Amino acid sequence: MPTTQATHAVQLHTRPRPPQALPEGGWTVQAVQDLLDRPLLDLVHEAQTVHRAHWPDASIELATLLSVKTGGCPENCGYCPQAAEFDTGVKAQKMLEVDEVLRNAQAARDAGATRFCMGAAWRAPKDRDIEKMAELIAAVKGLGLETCATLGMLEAHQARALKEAGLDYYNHNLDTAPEYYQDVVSTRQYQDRLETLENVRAAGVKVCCGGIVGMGEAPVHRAGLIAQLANLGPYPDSVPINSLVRVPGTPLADSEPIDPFDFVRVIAVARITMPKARVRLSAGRQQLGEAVQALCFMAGANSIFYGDKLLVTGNPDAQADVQLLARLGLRGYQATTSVDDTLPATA
Ligand code: SAM
Ligand code: DTB
Ligand code: SF4
Repeated sequence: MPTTQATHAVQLHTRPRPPQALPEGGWTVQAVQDLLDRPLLDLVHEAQTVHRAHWPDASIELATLLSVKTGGCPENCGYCPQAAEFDTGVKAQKMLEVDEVLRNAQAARDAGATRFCMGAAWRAPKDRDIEKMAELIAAVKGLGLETCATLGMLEAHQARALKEAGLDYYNHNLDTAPEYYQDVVSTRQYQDRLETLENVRAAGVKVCCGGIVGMGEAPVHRAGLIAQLANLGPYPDSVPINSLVRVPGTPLADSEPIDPFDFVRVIAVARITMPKARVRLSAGRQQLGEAVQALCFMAGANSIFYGDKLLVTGNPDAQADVQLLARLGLRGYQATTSVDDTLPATA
């Protein structure tokens, strides 16, 4: 018997729901999971609605990364090519000199970046490391760039010293849900991360905090990560969402890659639950492809890592990114001026 069209009809549209407000008592993991489980296009539509309400200029922030102290890290984060204990081919190096950092920062600014993030493969910096970082931060700030650093665990007095040097943002990721954390790293506790975030906030430095997906986590762990971030009081100023870069030699190198549509869902839910945060489409863009990146922008991502390298792994070519944004009719964000011609001349 021929089947009717109705029996095979796929439900494409569900009833629109009003954009989510912060539920009383914060976001439960279940509420975040319910969002993640929504039909993809409904979810992206809702995220785009929230995004437009909070980010009317629709700009994309261009943030450039530089590893100022590479490799030899004593921690055992299962995703990280810079952990000394994993055989990844990354050699421990000395900290970069001010001149070299300035050259990189100048080049990033000339290419259109507005934020410059310096990373160091430390568990926690020593006070003498903070002194050197203060020099780097002041020099980069002097170029008119927004400054960001990611140096591991910070004590309160160290966060204050970085603030005094001109640090705008400190990146310290929660990475995943508390329940999955010990499967990924065993040399520190989730609570250690939360304490550093408190020290950063108390020093008046803006918080950049996100996580990684595609590490073999269950969907509930993705919901748990987003709920943790959204419930930080207040939620982070910027939220990097990384898709695992699978580096041979790391314990997570053979993780099942995340379905790209599930990655888009995570971006959308970050946007809905943290409407005013800069949501950064971070590591892993090389594997995503341009069409999925476009969906991520639709879902509310409004920042990217910009430049040919992340810390030690690759990133899309800067010129290709400029062209992608231009093809999508998106523009880079000029933090220091209000003019609207914000991409490099080639865009
Ligand atoms: N050592 C400091 C720390 O861990 O806080 C700062 C540098 S660390 C490389 C900064 C962040 O990069 C990590 O928290 C993690 O979220 C991200 N990351 C590291 N390796 C990654 C990978 N292979 N793929 C995606 N993200 C990664
Ligand atoms: C973040 O969330 N992602 C960046 C930055 N913060 C420091 C790091 C990504 C690292 C990707 C692998 C690598 O190149 O080391
Ligand atoms: Fe070290 Fe940071 Fe890499 Fe962990 S993520 S091993 S703390 S550099």
